[in-house]
Amino acid sequence: MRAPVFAYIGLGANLGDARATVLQALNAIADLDGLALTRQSSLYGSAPVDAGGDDYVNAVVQVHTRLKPHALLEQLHTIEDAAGRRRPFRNAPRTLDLDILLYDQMVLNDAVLVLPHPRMWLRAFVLRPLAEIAPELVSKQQLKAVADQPVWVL
Ligand code: PH2
Ligand code: MG
Ligand code: MG
Repeated sequence: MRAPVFAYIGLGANLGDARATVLQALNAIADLDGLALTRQSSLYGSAPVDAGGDDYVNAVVQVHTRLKPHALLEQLHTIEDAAGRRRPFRNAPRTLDLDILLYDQMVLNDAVLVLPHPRMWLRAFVLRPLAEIAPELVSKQQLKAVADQPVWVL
């Protein structure tokens, strides 16, 4: 049996009842086979970054999982689809976005998955909740670099 590793998942939503959708997604992630939800950040509100539409609800979770990264991504896409996710254009407002931010120490770049998430260090809506649940992973300097992006605890 494959040994479990820690991974971090970012959740985001800004279409429909975003807060309810993120809460449902947290439950759906916790219910996945081959995975335990080990840490969960507060819910955060955030202004859209490189995107339009309403303010977002964001959160980050730590999971301990035996799923390989592509299998985990497939499960996350299934949860996005169940929330009615559509992809009309890049960074379009979305009912639910689930991104793998970090998967163990893995560095990967293929057609469907890039690890670590290539834009995570530029985004306060990722770094603030990540720093809440895994302060050892985010430096003061990294938080300072995104301090101009409005993010608030809901
Ligand atoms: N996701 C994006 C683009 N911009 N902005 C905020 N505040 N929160 C997000 O989750 C987000 C975004 C692309 O995935
Ligand atoms: Mg995203
Ligand atoms: Mg995504």
